[in-house]
Amino acid sequence: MVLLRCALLIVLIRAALSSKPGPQVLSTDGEVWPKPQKQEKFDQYYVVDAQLFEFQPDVRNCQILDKAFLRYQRIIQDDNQAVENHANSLNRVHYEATWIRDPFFVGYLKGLNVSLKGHCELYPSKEVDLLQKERYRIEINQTGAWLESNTVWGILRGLETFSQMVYLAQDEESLRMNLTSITDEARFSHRGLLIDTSRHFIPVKVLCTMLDAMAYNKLNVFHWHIVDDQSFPYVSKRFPKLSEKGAYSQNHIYSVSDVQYIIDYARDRGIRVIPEFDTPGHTRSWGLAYPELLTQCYTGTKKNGLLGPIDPTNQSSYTFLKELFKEIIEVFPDRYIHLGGDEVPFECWQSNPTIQEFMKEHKLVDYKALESYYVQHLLDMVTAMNSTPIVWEEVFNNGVNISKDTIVHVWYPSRWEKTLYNVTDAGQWALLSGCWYLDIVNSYGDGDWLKYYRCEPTNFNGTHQQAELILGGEACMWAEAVNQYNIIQRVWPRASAAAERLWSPADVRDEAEAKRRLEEHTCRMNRRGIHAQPPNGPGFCRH
Ligand code: CP6
Repeated sequence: MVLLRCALLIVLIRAALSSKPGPQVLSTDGEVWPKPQKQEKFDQYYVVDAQLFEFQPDVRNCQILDKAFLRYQRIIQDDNQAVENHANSLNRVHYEATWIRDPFFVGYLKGLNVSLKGHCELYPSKEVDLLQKERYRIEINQTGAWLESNTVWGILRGLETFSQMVYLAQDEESLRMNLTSITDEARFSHRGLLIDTSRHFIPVKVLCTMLDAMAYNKLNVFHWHIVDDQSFPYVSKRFPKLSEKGAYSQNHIYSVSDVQYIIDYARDRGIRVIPEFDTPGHTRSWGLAYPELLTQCYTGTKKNGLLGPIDPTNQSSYTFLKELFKEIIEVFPDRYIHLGGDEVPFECWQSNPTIQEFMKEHKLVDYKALESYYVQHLLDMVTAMNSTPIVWEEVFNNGVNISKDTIVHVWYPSRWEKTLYNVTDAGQWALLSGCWYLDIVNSYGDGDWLKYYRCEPTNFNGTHQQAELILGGEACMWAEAVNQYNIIQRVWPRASAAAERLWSPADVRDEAEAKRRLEEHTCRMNRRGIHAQPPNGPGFCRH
């Protein structure tokens, strides 16, 4: 009976999905994702001849830009391959004759003039992003094509936009680009993607693909949730035992040079790398090398052999952490570091008599207060090293005395509006992840990106001043159910929805239009080697 009903349901759903002929979502031509702040687009177009085309910068020896020109030259050349594959020299001449007669054809585009007004910086930072918002201008008119920005990071965003405006004409015989004028900048300065590399190890190569895709979506922060309960793949110079004992295996580690490679690779794409070393909970893997760091759990009056969170009563824990964080702050150039502080279980602390005694001695009334005692020490330690902490919302909720520049990361899915209100009401900077959990999969027949697209970070009934404290947000890919083989298609293009929400103006919310534009954007990512899943149900990519 149940089986029969299931079968009937499936038949009904299939009928609903296939009742119209050709129900695929149509794709746009040369539209940009995320949508620029201001864009004017005309019917006139250039034909882009990839052989002829070159970037013409007004600065020499800015390595980040020179590398970016090579990447985007390659992207345009690869797009051109579709034309080359289709055309033989005979019908090429035939088609050329048709567009040369077309009144909208303005000529062959020979290059893009690139003008950097400011310095050639080495690393992207929050400060640059805040002051300049990665602002750039693109002008494509009858006399040629221009891109200008005050910062290298703005130029990188502009190159991405420019490359997205190149499209394969419907006749599939030419690459085109319409006359266009764009003034663009980010709405939020912190647009991140969290990748958890502890629950499953994600190889460096896959992380680099992830960083490529982030650049294609103008995301600018890689939040590297590098270690957790399940494994410790980070190779520490000071404490190599951590990964020797704590990694899944010695094939599942990030060596010193791997980490540096990732940081440089991200930097070249205008992406900051913020590592998270989550404590005092989520640290089981730390205990494989250093069990004395963690709390001994008791059953009744006897140790039961289990280990809990970091032992906040043990002075040597703090000495260890000081040396570890000193190293981490030296390795990762970003001024910010994520200290975690989420989901600390209290049962083990509660069971341990030494901890009970310590709490009485220090007048700590409950376990929140004990956790706060620990976090307070950690925050002071890291601040003294000139790094600025980011913490998960529990740290704020538990009343830890945090400095005004500490960023509170709101993650709890069901109450993020309320928490954002409280955090910003207290005058703290905030980041939002609560509505952007990529690990929650729930859809039939499409890629469920609309739920991410509809999340508006300023929708929490706060004042204008409160909204100004929202730095941005991060889509989160916790890796319990993903590994190197499915993480790319799980993240893309679903994270693209959050990327547009964080870049584009708040009033960009035409879902039917976004649907067509994301269809094109996904095909574009596929063309560039990102195995993104289809966003909208039935359809196809023309390439
Ligand atoms: N791991 C760590 C996780 C989560 C968090 N921290 C998490 C909890 C609930 C959901 C998603 C992720 N897997 N270290 C919370 C920030 Cl729904």
